[in-house]
Amino acid sequence: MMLKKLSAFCCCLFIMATSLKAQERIKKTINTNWNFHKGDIEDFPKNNNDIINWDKVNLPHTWNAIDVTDDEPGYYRGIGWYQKNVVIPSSWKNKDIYIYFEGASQVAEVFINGKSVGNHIGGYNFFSFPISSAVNFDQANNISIKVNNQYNDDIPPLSADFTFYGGIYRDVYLMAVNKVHFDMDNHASKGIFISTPKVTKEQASVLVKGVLSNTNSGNQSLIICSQIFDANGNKIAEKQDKIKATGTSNQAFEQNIPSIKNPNLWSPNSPYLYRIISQIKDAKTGALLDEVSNPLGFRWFSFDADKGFFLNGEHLKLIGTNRHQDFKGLGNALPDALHVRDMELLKAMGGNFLRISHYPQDPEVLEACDRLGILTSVEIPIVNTITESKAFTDNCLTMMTEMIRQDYNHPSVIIWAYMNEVLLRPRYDKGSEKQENYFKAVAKLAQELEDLTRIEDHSRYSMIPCHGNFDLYKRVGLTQIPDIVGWNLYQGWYSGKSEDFAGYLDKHHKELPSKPLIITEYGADVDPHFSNPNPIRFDKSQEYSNKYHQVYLKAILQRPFVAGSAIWNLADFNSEQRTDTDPHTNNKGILTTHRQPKDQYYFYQAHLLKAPFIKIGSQLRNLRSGISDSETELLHHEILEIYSNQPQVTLKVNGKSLGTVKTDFCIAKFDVPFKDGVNQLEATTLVNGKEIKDFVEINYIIIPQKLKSSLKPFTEINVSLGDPRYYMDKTLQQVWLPEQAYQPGSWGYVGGEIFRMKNSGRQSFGTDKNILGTDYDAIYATQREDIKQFKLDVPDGKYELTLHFAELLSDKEKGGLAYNLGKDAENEKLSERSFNVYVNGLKVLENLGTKNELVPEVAYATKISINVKNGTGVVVNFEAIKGKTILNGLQLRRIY
Ligand code: GCB
Ligand code: CA
Repeated sequence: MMLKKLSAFCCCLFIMATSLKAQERIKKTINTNWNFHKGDIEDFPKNNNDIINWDKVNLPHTWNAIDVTDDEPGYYRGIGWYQKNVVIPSSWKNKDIYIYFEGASQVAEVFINGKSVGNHIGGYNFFSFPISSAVNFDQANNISIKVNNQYNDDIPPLSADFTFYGGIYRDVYLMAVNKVHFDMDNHASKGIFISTPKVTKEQASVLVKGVLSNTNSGNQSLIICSQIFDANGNKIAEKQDKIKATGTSNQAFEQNIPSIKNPNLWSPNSPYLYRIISQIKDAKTGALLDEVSNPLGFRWFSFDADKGFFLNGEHLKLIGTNRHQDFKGLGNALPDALHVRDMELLKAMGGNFLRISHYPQDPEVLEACDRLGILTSVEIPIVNTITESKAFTDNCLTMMTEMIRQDYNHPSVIIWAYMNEVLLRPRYDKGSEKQENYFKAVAKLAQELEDLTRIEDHSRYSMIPCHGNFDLYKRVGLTQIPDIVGWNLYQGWYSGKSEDFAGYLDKHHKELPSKPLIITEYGADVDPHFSNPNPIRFDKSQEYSNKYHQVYLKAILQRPFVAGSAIWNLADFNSEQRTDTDPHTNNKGILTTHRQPKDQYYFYQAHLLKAPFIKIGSQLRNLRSGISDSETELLHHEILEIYSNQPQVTLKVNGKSLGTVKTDFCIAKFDVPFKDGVNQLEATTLVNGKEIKDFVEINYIIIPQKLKSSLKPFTEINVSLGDPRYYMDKTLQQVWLPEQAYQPGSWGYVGGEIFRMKNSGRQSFGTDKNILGTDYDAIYATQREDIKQFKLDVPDGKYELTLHFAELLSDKEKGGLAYNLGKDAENEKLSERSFNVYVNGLKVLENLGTKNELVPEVAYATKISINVKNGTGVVVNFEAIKGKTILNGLQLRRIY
């Protein structure tokens, strides 16, 4: 009896639950089990035979994850096909069905059962298509998608310093909504637009605008309802309006919630989020027909050309980074968790600002920014150059419309931006009439985008991020058009000195006194494998970038008119065309591609975090090496930076205190005597009587200057010629030392000079070419020319000597930085080179040169066995036949 009652009750519950559920919209990913074919096919795939040899992939997916990291220049830019069968249940028969993409790069056409349901241009915005009329119920539907990332003159970006990965690299959904629903046909937006026309500490108003779609034929009395919930889930406001749906029509509606008392304001310190739920109900039955949820944050903000940025009436310096959707090995096809992780890392740095460049990103990014309290600028991907065509203009305008409508409801967004460094690669000859007309076309496009932005959203600011050619942007008129001018500045990297940066800012303030300014980019490459005690531009050392960021941050903080700044970049990212020590990578990230912190990350933490903070610098370089000059002990001194927001820092090395040092601009410097083997470093500072500390272990390989020293028997040495840097090889647990001149008893070169690539950004040493056939680009890219001898005064024994060479000159047209913001590198021409190499008097390499082994830009190494006897040590002699002798790297290892 009891049982019967219970089951009837359950059944009733079940019916209630299902009937209610059936009313709401369904949104589910269809990411798994796709068939993928790289290349084009004649017709869309019809049956299993057509896809028999296709790859099995899951979305997110890009076809360029691997080919952007190999030695072959370029990556696949073409067509790729995706196919999947999806059964659509007959319970969806009375619904409107959509396929929804968070993004596909860069043109996508969708076929359902062979019928094209839509085409979308642009790699970075969401898009969706109605597919009800194309699907069959209770049977497999063939979804085939043709994606194309070929270069297209009419689709931005045309060129840029990042990789234009192809594929369906974000989530794809099927959606089923009631025939009465919030607009689903407005550029994949939510169909609901939420703004807060008036916000003060005492009171806030909310305006909800939307469109009701009805694809039913009959008339229906409906209720549109907006409910606002606080963070605890309490409903704090509600607005209901009656609306009549008259057969298959769309109706715009507006709901005003004029007064929310004492709102919890949204800010980086307190990102208080409300939730606003919009519903459509049947007026008679009260049944829920559609429901959409949006975040709601109450904040007001303004930019002032003299005083900077204000949020909720208080001054706030915007400090943060830029960010690419990129992760080593994954290309741009990142799982959601990696998008969120990046935002958490930015927050943990103390950042309050993100320039989402150079294109709109995964929805997870803005959702995380709303949640974490990160203010954002979002932009469409016009980069470097434009095409003067109607199609290009139309695509830009559509992208802007899509972006604004799709991201409209995020409280974190404060700026809509467009045109990154659009005058970097102007078409046509300098000074020509054609070029002047081109500039006019750029300004015209900018004005059109600006006007559109104003119409779409007048509650946010607009911005154009420009490169450091002030006069040109001003002359072309681009500094006048947007609300804010962004500057991407690289003084001390691509040109001049870091100290020139401040002058540039002051020039802006003087010449454009009414334009608010944001430094939209600044940065310097760091490959954390390098160290250079005497850092120079382009050495990619941690030390150089440390100095650069200090100068920049000081100048930024000292100038109230600088509203904000964004470091280029949060993390290292793939830029296929880049060469240099870590080919295909832009190393300006303050995190590595695997999100390990470089020193800059700690430096900004020390400046931005309120909580007591202390971190020892250069932790990634936990294997180091150096020469010891002392005859009595093995010690190598190195300057160590410690980052802290406390007034002073104490350092203990191997249990012994090195004293207490005052921090200057959040940095304490110590001259640390490292011993051979593992060194334990402990940095501490007292905060209200309590110690906070950081601890690291650094393994040091100390080599006595005198190679026959009894302090430590000689085992091995690795030297990078023509190079002032130390280079850590974590895999082989080796450190390459910078070159030194020979002194008796020790080791080094005799004669010659450091190879420098003339007329390139890199004037100090080496080349930035990608050296093929090796992962040791760093070693092969530097070289000593005209070398006469290399000597090592090692004790007698059996040794293995490895000599490394690479011909750095070539006849190839292009060289130098793939993305040199300064002048393009002009290569020195290759002429014939030929030389002999003798080891301890034996001619081991004969006529080594361009006609023998040394193929331009390809690594060549040879390992030679030697018996050192009679105290001669190792003597390598170089004898030129044609051109100059060269040597790139040398390794000597004692066998016994
Ligand atoms: C820039 C560009 C950015 C580059 C960066 C660089 O100015 O806007 O896309 O990656 O410089 O590292 O050269
Ligand atoms: Ca996603």
